[in-house]
Amino acid sequence: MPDDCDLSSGSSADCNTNLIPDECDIAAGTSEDCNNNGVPDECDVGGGGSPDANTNGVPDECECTVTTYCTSTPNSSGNSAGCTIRWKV
Ligand SMILES: [Ca+2]
Ligand SMILES: [Ca+2]
Ligand SMILES: [Ca+2]
Repeated sequence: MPDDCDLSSGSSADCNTNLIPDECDIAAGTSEDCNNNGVPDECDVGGGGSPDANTNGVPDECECTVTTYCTSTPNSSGNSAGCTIRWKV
């Protein structure tokens, strides 16, 4: 077992508490890492690091299905009270 898969070294995170270092979860395909941040995506979502507005367990930044529709003119920050997020189907 490569050193980087040795949880006992204390150098590996295990955010999904399956006793397997998270980088090994990703390398083995146990966990997806669609946003390539080195954190299993279930932890991105579960830890609040990534939004999951459609609660499908996939960080929304990985999904190309979200579109913001505005019903009023966006303000200088690009958002307005009239914006809602809808999911393409
Ligand atoms: Ca793990
Ligand atoms: Ca990730
Ligand atoms: Ca999602």
